Parts: sequence; C-alpha cells; structure tokens
Amino acid sequence: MAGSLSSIATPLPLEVDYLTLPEWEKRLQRDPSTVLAEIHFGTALRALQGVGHPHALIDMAQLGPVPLIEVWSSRATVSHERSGAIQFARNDEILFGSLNYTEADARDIEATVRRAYHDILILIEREGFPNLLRIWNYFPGITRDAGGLDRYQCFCRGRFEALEGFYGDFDRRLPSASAVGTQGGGLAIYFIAAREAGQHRENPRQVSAYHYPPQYGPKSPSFARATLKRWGDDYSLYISGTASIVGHQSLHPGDVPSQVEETLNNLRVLIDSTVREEGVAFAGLDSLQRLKIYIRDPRHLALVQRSLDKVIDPRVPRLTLQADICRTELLLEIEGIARASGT
Ligand code: 3EB
Repeated sequence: MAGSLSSIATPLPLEVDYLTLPEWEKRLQRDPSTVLAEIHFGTALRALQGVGHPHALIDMAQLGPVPLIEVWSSRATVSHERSGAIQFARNDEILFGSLNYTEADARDIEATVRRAYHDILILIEREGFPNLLRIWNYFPGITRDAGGLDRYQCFCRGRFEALEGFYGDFDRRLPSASAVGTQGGGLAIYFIAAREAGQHRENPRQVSAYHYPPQYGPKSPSFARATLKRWGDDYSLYISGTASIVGHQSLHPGDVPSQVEETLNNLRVLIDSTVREEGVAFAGLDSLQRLKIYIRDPRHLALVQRSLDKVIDPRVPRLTLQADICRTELLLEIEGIARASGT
C-alpha cells in the first residue's frame, strides 16, 4: 500500500483528475488550453451549455463525501472541434471525444449505439488517431427488458455490428471499456484514441468478454479487459469495468464483501499478468492511480469502502457512483488506471 502516490511525476499526454468545483475553477483559470474534457456526475456543478471542450452530465449520484468533476487533461495545447454528433479535443498526441444523445435517441439503444460507433470509427481514422484506447458508455435502463433481450444486450449488438462492419475480424482491436447504467437521461459515450496502438489485455481468470457464450446475449460484449499504452518512458494501463466474474460466471450473489474481494482478485491478476507478459513494472494493486467505483445499492457504500480500504490506499483518488451494473446479480464494478515507470 505504501508509496502508491509518490511515483507520479511527469505529466502524460493523458491525465485524469477528480476535482471539487473550486479546484476545477482554479485549474481552468491556470491553463484552459490543455483541457480535454469535463464529466459531471449526478448534477452539473457548473453550467455546461456552450462549453467548448468535450463534456457530459451522467445521471449517476455521487456517493463520495464531496461532489467531484472528472477532468481530463493533456500536457500540450489542444484544439476543440465538432463533427456531427462528436465533440472532440485533440493535439499531436491524443484525441478525446464525446457524444451526448437525448433520452429519445437512447430509446432505440441498439440503433443509436450502432450509429455512434460507426461515426467514432470514421472520425478517428480521418483524424489520424485510428487506435482506440478506452471507451465509456452510460445509458438508462441497462437491465430493462426490451422485447426478449435486455437493453444491455441490445447495446452489445449495436456495438458489435458497428465494430464488425468497420474492422471485419476485430477481437484483437477491441479497447478497454465500461458500460454502466444511469438513473435517467440519454446515452453518453466518451472515448480516447491515439496515433499508435496500445496492447489490449485479457484476464487469465476470465473468459474474454468477446467470447462469452450466447446465454449472455446474441452478440458478445466487445471490449478488452485492459489496454496498455506506452507514453515515452511511462506506461498507463487503462482497466475496464471489472466485476465479480470468474470464467464467464457471476460469483457471490448478494455478498458485497466477497464481490469486492473477487473484483480485487481480478484487478490484481490483470495487472500482474501484464507485468509478466509485457515486462512492465506495475506494482500490483499499489500501481493504481485512479479508481471509479460503481455501486448498485447506495446502502452498500460503507461495506464496499471497508472491504476496499483493507487493500487499496484510501488516498488514491476515487470517484464513487451509484449505478446499475449490466447483470442484476452484480452489486459493484470497479475500473481504474494503473501507472508504471519504464526507467
Ligand atoms: C463484465 O465483465 C462486466 O460491455 O463494455 C464491464 C466492462 C462490463 C465493460 C462493456 C461490460 C463492459 O462482463 C460488465
């Protein structure tokens, strides 16, 4: 646990911070030119109309002690542009994009997602950032029935078809991702793309999501468990939403501490296997620099925190959100970013 905060030094082309409103206003004043995006959860802490960089308001209540804004930055000046539904920020090193669809658009989740992914793939190719590193997908009613399939399964089919249509055989190209349910609002997608590809990683304890058996839906979830990206002498490991799944099965229904423990086992093995197979010196769970924690039932907050704090330094910046996980038996999901120095 010790030392997990001391290794942060050089700013990377891509950094994320969770800031209070006063911290964010100060940051914005100091250097507005390097802001990639600002993401609000629950309620907007400031007006987002007319904001020039990618932004989103996600309808997920924050469970932490103070409301925070997820702020993405680069280390060099970015420009802001718009192309159809996509708002994006870019410089020579990174492209960050966001799409905000209305509640009406989000009703036919499959069609909207198919269109969104198609547009994203075209844009990043055209802009010279053809390699996806990470994607977030947030939409309401994720476990709600939509005529035989649930809305997550519909989402998966739309995403699958767009990716297959663009890439053909695409397993090796899938980036890390999260797909999490909101309380309301529309569909929000945001993504990070790079000039050079990252290494997409799988978890030896888990069946690759893109190989899940058909019981989970007609088209498998199209994402990698993590994406490793080298930035000069440093490495970031962008870790997908991770839950209490071993093989392809959900474990420990109804048991919060065990689901936390299993999720942490998955995170640990994902990081440690990256050390072994890619030769990058991540220090296990101590290398986690940022965490996003999704909890289905806000009454489980204290229990989740207690289990987590035994293993992860409570000083590691984290965003804790109330959210629907795509399988009803899953009570929580954790994503994060680990960092290692190559020197
Ligand atoms: C799982 O492991 C849990 O569909 O993009 C986690 C991360 C999950 C990403 C996605 C789904 C997604 O299958 C759910």
